[in-house]
Formats: sequence, structure tokens, C-alpha cells
Amino acid sequence: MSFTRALLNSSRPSALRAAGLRFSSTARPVTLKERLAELIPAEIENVKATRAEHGKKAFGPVLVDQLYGGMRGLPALIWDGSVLDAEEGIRFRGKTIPDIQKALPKAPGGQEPLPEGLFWLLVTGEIPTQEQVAELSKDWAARAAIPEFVEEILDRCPPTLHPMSQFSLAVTALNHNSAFAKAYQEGISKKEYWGPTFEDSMDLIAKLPNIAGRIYRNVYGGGKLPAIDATKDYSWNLANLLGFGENPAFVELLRLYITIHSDHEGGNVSAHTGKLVGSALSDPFLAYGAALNGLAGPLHGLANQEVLVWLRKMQSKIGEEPTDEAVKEYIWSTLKGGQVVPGYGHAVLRKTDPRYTAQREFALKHLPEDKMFKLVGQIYNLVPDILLEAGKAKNPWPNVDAHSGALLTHYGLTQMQYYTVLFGVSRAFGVAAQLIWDRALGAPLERPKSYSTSAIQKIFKDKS
Ligand code: CMX
Repeated sequence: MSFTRALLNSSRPSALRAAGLRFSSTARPVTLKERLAELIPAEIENVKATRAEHGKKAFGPVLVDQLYGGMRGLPALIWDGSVLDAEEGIRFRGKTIPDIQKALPKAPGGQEPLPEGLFWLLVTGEIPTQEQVAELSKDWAARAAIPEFVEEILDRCPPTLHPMSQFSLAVTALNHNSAFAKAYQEGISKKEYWGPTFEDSMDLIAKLPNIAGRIYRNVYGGGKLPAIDATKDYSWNLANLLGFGENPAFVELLRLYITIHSDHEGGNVSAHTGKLVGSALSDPFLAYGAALNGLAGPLHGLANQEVLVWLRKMQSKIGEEPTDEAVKEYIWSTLKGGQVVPGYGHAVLRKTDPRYTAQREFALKHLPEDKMFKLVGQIYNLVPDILLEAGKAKNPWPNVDAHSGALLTHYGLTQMQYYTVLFGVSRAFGVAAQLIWDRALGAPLERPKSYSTSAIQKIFKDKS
């Protein structure tokens, strides 16, 4: 954001009135919605100015290979929450993972950032105060209940239905109460789209723990779901719904987990799907339901499940503390079987994923002697050379999914098919933040041009 705090403060009352919000001169902290109402008018001007100055400039060539090659590297989307650098990894609003670990508010006695703060940062570009984060925890707790019919949908799912399919069903069904869909039917003006999108986004994030908890207990047992505790933070409540509320280290892990999985710029399958579907003015529940279906693919979010399946198979074949030689042979047998090594490689990254490193540091602090953690570390020392020798993967280094399952397993969350649901809770933060801005900035329907192979051949034949 390119404007000063002083200017914002002076424009606060009128901006708030324009957004239908009341200006308060009391000492109560500014809420996220109020802050957004302040930021939007200047950002609309900022985008207008950027387009006026650069709108007609070329932004890199498009190669035919990119049409066939999954659009790798094609500059095609605006995404404000985070930017991914191939060498350095992710920055959330300009901040690295160590930066946000330092700067974002923590829970009392905690060391990991609260995801509430990360959401504030993604939406506003600013570090919130402890008080603002506490208000967000309370707001989400107040919105957390899910409609009875959604509970029934989940209760009727066979436990054999993959948890991600159940998750996507429930999130899609939340569209029943969408503020955006209702406002659209009632003829809301384009200028006001962001308000109900914000409300839906907040509801979406707030309701995910109850959905995720219900799926976990329905599929794996564990009795009745506890109620949300409005005095606790989001991650504590999610941990408690899963049956781990009394384990402070697990709660800290979830705080870190949700924070680092939240956003990874806009081109990955889940983020892009959410943005694409949202561009049709489908509400945030429909958009995020679609995003979850993309996250459920084994080359994307499901890789965290696949890593654990692969590690368990490895352990059952060559033992819990195998030699390097045995591990190498197992990795080669995976490649020779025409499969990918899950948790390794990336479409953009060309170095070890800092999200992997953050999890490794957590493990070194909390579970240095864990056998699975040691195996994950042993594999880290072996896979890159093997992938380089195999000669195909452009990036031989581990991604976020290579580590997360080992941490969850350590604390007793051993049901690997469930892991991607936690990724799905987290990714909602990034997708929702962008959906709010897309509606605030009037982002248009996405509609890129496609070509047939014969059309491409004809274009170049005509040119020659
Ligand atoms: N194991 C074996 N082969 C791999 C590989 C791996 N981990 N990573 C890439 N390759 C192969 C690709 O399958 C491809 O083979 P073909 O030419 O036969 O199709 C070749 O190397 C080139 O691929 P690339 O350009 O390096 O990678 P892509 O951008 O096409 O794909 C990704 C990226 C992540 C899908 C791929 O690295 C992969 O399949 N990794 C394993 C699955 C995984 O961990 N996914 C999670 C990613 C993070 C996330 O989204 O959560």
C-alpha cells in the first residue's frame, strides 16, 4: 500500500461511512473490516495508476511450449497476499517466514505466530496488534457454528469417502447461507461486492474447524465434538476439535502449520482455482469448495498424505532405522516404477522450500529423537542427488509436504488420509484474502484464450 498512515487516519470517517460502517472514536481497536474499508479506495487508485502507466507494456514473451507445458512461468494473474521467488521461497506481503515468525503476535506463552495475524497481514499488508488478533479470534469463534443440514451431510458420508471429498461437499453446501449470493440476488451494486465477500470469507474460515473436526471424528472415532471456546485462539480450537487441545506442543504446531500453508502466490492449483471460480462471481464457499478439489490432487496438497504412505511403506520394507544404501534402493525403485518421489520437486521453487525448513526447525526443537523425523532428514540427504542423477526433475529439493506428516504423526495424528484437510483449512486464508481484494478492485471474469494444435500449426505456417 502506497499511502501514509496520517492520510488514512484523516480519511477514516468518510471511508467507513462509504462502506456502511460506523466510525468510532473510542479506544476500541480498529477491526479488520474497518481497516479494509480504509485501504480499498487508495488501492483502487493505485491499480488505476499502475494500469495507466504500464497497462500497454509487454510483460515477457509467451512461448508455444508454455501452452503445452501447464503455463509454467506465464505471467497471467494478480495476487497480492504473497509472491514466490524460485530461490528464496515465499514472502507474505513482502515478509519471509522467519520475518513473520518474529513479527506476528503469539498466543500467551507461545512462540509460533497466530494464523489470525497472518490473515490480517494477507488482507491489509500490515502487522496487527495483539488486541486486533484477539478480536479476530473472538469473531471467528462467534461465527464457527455450521448449519445443522451441513452436519447431517457430513454424518451421512460413508467413512470410506475420502476426507477431502467430505470437506469439499461441506464447504460447497455453506453457500446456502452466503451473504454475497443473497446480496447479488437482491441487486447489490458492483462497488459493494467486497462487503458480503468479506463476511462470507470470515464465515468460511471460522467454520472450517467445525467441519474438519466433524470429519475427523466421524471417520476415525473419538466421540462427540467439543464446543468452540471463545476465549481461545483458532488453532487451539481446531486442535481441541481433533482431540489434541490438551497438548500445547501440538497446538503450537498447528499455529505454525496453518501460517505457513496459508498462501503460496496465485498460480498453484488451489489458489488459482479459487480465484478463477470467484471471477464468475460464485460466492467464496463455491469458490473455495472448487479450490479444495484441486488441493485434493496428489501432485498438489494430497502429496502430504502420499509422503506418509510412501514413508510407511518404506519402513515396512526396510525397517524403521534403515541404512542409506537401503533407502537409496527404495527411492530408485519408486522412480523405476514410474512414480514420483512425493514431497520433492516444485513447479516454481528451485531450492529447499522454506516451509520445509520451518517445520524441520520445529522438529529439531520439539522432537529431535523421533524416528520418523530422523528418516525424513535421512531422505533429505539422499533424494536430491538421486533426482539429479535421474535427470528429469527441475527441482530436486523438498517441498512443504515432505515434512508435515512426520510432525502430525509424532503427536498421534496418524491418519494420513486426513492430512490434506489441515492443508485445506490453512489454504482458505490465502484464497479468501485474494477473493476479498478481487471483488474490491472489480477483478473481471477470467477468460484466457485457448488454441488447438492445428490452429497453432496454421498460425506459424501462415507466418513462414
Ligand atoms: N519425483 C520424480 N519425478 C519428478 C519429481 C519427483 N519428485 N518432480 C518432478 N519430476 C519429473 C516430472 O514428473 C516430470 O516428468 P515427465 O517429464 O516424465 O512428465 C519431470 O520431472 C519434469 O517436471 P518438473 O518440471 O521438474 O516439475 P513440474 O513443474 O512439472 O511438477 C511437481 C511439479 C510438484 C508436480 C513435481 O515436482 C512432483 O510431481 N512432485 C512430487 C509431488 C509433490 O510433492 N507435490 C507437492 C508440491 C507442493 C504442493 O503443491 O503442495
